[in-house]
Amino acid sequence: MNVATALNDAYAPYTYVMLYSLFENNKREEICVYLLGKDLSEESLNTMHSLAEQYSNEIIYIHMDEDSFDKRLLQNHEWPMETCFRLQLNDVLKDDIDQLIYLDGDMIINGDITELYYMPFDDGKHLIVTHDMTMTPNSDETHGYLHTEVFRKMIWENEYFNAGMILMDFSYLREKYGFNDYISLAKELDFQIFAPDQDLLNYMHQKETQYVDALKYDLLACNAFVYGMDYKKVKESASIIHFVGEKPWTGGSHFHYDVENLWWDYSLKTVYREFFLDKFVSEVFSDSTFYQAIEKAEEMNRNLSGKNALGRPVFEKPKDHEKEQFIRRVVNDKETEKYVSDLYDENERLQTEVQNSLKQLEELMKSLQ
Ligand SMILES: [Mn+2]
Repeated sequence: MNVATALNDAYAPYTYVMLYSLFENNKREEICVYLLGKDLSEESLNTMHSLAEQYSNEIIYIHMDEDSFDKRLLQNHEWPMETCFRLQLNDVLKDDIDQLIYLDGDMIINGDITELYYMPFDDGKHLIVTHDMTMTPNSDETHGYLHTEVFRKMIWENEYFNAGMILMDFSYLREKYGFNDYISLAKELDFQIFAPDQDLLNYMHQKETQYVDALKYDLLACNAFVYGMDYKKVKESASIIHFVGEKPWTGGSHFHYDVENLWWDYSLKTVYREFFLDKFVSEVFSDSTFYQAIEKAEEMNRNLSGKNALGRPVFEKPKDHEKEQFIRRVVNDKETEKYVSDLYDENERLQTEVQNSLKQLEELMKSLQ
């Protein structure tokens, strides 16, 4: 199995977790991983190599050339350059390989993915992908004007994919497309694109994509929550879970879902265990919203217990052995879950309202013609 992923050195621990979950759940496969990066340290690379060795797999580092990169691709948004490295895959991967799967580093490979990897391509199709269900046709404000113009139709028609998992008919794609083709396309679109690489890939390969079940092969963790899938359900049914947006390893003031436990299940078994625990806990404790919430709860409960979530006076940091337990509590917080669930209900209601108004407007326009 040939796998490619892009990363920078700061992202190495997270990519390591993704690879560990991939190796652990696909032991019958010989896996060759191509790492695309520009600043990977020797230490990170050695850590990756020793992981691969444990499973008799292989890691090949491809050092990307920063200068050949057209920085206009990144002019609109705060995307790291590494995001766009996958557009250069066809140019830098010289090995004679037929099939390649691209995987993001913010994923957990929760099961055997050989069924996906060896899936045949339909006639004329050369990329196997899943629908990006975070994209809604009404999100004009955030996605820029051209994204709205060009991609709304694709999103409406369910023809817009998430670029986190792409199974490629590589021998075909390598012959047909190069980085320059994507750059020409970006110029044609005046660089007015939202997710630089994802938009370009979608636009370029519109006719060549074949869709598979997103709930199984690129389940966006935030969507799992919206669809009412909890940790147990996700663990049973999804092969690839993708933590888009806010990350499970970030302790700051964002909503945590119990599905994030799946990431912790793997990450805590790696060499980065202590690093992840320390970072998460210190981020939670240096986040002022967390202090405010505790203060408020403290005030409300003063007469009852006056203790925080760990059962001791507020502001005292947890001891080492309590960190894991603490994280599980944070991601299982029911109150947050209810709050988010209400937000989604409200959002859904608003979206239906907008769609109904659009329909009415359309009918009105027709009657006026
Ligand atoms: Mn991602």
